[in-house]
Amino acid sequence: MRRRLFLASSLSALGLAGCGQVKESLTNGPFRNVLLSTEKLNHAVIGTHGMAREYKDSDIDRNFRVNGLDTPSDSTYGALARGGFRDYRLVVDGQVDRPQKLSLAELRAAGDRTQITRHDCVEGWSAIGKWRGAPLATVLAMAQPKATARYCVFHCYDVDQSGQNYYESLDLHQAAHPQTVLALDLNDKPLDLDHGAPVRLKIPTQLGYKSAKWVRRIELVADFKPIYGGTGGYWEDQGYEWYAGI
Ligand SMILES: Nc1nc2c(c(=O)[nH]1)N[C@H]1C(S)=C(S)[C@@H](COP(=O)(O)O)O[C@H]1N2
Ligand SMILES: [Mo]
Repeated sequence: MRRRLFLASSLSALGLAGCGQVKESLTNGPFRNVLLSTEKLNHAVIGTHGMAREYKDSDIDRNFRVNGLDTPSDSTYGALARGGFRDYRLVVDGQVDRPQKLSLAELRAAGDRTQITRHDCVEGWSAIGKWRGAPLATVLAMAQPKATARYCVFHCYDVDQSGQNYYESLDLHQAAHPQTVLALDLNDKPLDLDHGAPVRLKIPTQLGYKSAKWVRRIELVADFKPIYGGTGGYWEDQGYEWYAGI
């Protein structure tokens, strides 16, 4: 992680702060190769089985930074938000035996895990927050994934300026990690609009861009190549690594 932060801060020292600007440097130029080779090294050393450190209440950063694309401005999301998300349903579909449409009450009833963990953004900032929600594994199990399902793809409400949707994906092994949660609360309050209300992924074992905000649908697939740019995520389609283990 120190190496990643070092890289991220050298990018910002060059005036490249911000995911959007890092994006330019990743898609063109030599930084892309440097970052990708460093990430490969980190995977080999750290692996996928560890637990992210959990912190104490007194470690929580009360002002958790907001980052990424703008809070969704489309009419569907706006109407849901104005209704206090009473009509929100999380769709879980694709290669499953029992497709689901889950209300927030059903998600709260599905499971309850609270964890105080550190969020690490590739730009070089971190924040400790208390996340509460249902383990992703429990929610996926409700839909009974078929044997052919290998990944879950998170479809989000937000779009960038060119109309690209934010999305992310995990394999089912990463999805089953006990700290991978569909978060409903941050610091003892329902998620606010900017932090991904009403439901976001929180996966503290990987870099911040994996923790998709404003999730509307989880699609189980055998392969993510047919989806958007084919690399498994919005930032991955711009050159970031799909596996972002810390
Ligand atoms: N839907 C969506 N999820 C997203 C993003 C985004 O732009 N859209 N940005 C990612 C990045 S780069 C980070 S660091 C975190 C920021 O989460 P926060 O705003 O709660 O701090 O959300 C991640 N999830
Ligand atoms: Mo980020």
